[in-house]
Amino acid sequence: MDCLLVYPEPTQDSPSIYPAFSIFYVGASLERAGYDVEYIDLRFDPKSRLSQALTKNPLCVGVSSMTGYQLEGAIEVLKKVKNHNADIKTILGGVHPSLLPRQCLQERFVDYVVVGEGEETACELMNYLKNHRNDFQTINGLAWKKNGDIIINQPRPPIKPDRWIFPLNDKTKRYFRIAVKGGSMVILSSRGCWRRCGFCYVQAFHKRKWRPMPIDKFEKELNMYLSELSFNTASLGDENIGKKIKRIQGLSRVLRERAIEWHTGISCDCVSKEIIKTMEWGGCKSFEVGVESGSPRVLNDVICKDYAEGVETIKKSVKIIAKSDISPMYSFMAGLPTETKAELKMSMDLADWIKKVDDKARASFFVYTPYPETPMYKMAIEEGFDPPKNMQDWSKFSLSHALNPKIENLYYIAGLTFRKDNIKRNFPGVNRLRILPFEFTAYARWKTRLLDHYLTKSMVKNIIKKAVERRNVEIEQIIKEELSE
Ligand code: B12
Ligand code: SF4
Repeated sequence: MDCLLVYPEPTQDSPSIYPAFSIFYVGASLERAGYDVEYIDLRFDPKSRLSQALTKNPLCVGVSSMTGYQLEGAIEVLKKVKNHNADIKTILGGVHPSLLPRQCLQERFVDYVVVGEGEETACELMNYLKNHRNDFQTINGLAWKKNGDIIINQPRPPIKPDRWIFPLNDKTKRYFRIAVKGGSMVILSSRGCWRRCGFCYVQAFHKRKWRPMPIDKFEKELNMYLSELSFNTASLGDENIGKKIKRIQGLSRVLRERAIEWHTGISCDCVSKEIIKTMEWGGCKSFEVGVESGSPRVLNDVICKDYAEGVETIKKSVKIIAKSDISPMYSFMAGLPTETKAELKMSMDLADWIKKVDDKARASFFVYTPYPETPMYKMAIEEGFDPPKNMQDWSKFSLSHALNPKIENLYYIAGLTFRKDNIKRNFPGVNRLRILPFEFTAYARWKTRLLDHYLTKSMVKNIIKKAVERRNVEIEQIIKEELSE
């Protein structure tokens, strides 16, 4: 075997059955170039499969990771590889190592970091490894070690959509089937985003280059998915689906013709009557709208949303969406650097206003978490955030690593107030009685804006955790069925 690609299991957080595109796209390119590739997704595969694969002593093992709990799983895999056979080369790729390549390479168990999109860099690296070349400085997008020094090569320009190889094949199919059966089929129609939101990795990673897949390629790929898998709902998992009406019309037509109901995300300034009508016609049933804040200062000077009319841009989009049948989920952020109590209250007021204008609206208040190399990261450090210094410490970094821990209360209070969809899903039928008292008290707190001293938070957390675990039994069954075939 030339390359074993591993997707690590996060140690905590979001149990997700999304297809592991991060390794599938890289693997598809390696396979196209003629290399022998195997895939392991440790969210589903037993650890024994990794041990078995290692007995084949692959030339290299590639591991993917984003920042946070997935990194802990990645470290475990990388250490296991080196303990098994120190000659196997380890390659770390994905969002986290792309942002902090130097720090990752300080670990003895990481030989190479692939910075940014991995398809072409991985193929070149594989070629060099196979041919015992060591002039790695010529591989753009690679970070590596030479006599103990860490070398970060020239960046690799973003890869054009015609070079993205379709990721579903005989080896990855079983993982896609898990996603389909669990109702989490995802399709990608673009990469990157042209915006510069201060909390987002996109600027550092994609250099604000948005690359849409031509509609005919999207249509061809969707046909290829549908010829192998049977699904009628999907998410368009793009960072940004675009705002040109022609493109939205193209995506909508392709999905409508195949009777697929879909979910996606949208920016307020991409909303127009024509766009929303087209998406509705195309079968879009719900989307997430990144509102982030109700404070004009935070929106403009901290997050850099670049909305021409600030909060008014948000309000205009809400009014348009309210007239459609699409179910919107308005996503807010709380605890942003320099945000005052009054500014947070503006966000809560805006959420109330949205609910008044559109009764079907849902809202979530996520806790701002400083991710490495994002524009707001420096501001967070100035506010006292002490960033982890190595991979191990980053691996303990939770998705709600609040600058002000009290802010986390709002996540639960708003969740119990505005996310009845989640409550119904997690507490079906009479189970609702378990959470109902907390819904009442959360609502009272929301109304009075009382966020401090949320004494029952740990109980709420526990009840929700147990409900999610109950629901996951179903998912575990799906995984078992698929993997036993
Ligand atoms: C789907 C998704 C999820 C899913 C899970 C995905 C899964 N399969 O398990 C869920 C919803 C659970 C999730 C959770 C979280 N996510 Co998330 N997620 C995404 C999302 C939307 C898509 C990922 C994807 O498939 N991309 C498509 C693939 C092709 O791109 P890619 O992963 O970058 O892979 C390319 C390169 O990175 C590289 N590469 C990747 N791996 C490897 C490995 C090797 C060996 C090589 C050579 C190359 C390589 O090559 C690939 C092809 O070019 C991204 C945003 C995005 N569009 O990327 C955010 C994103 C990755 N998530 C993010 C975050 C922060 C999280 C959370 C911490 C919480 C949160 N705020 O959402 C949790 C933590 C999960 C955990 N417990 O560890 C951040 C990561 C920031 C960071 N510094 O790491 C992103 C970038 C979103 C953002 N805009 O901030 N997430
Ligand atoms: S619109 Fe979304 S993907 Fe684009 S920069 Fe903002 S948060 Fe990131």
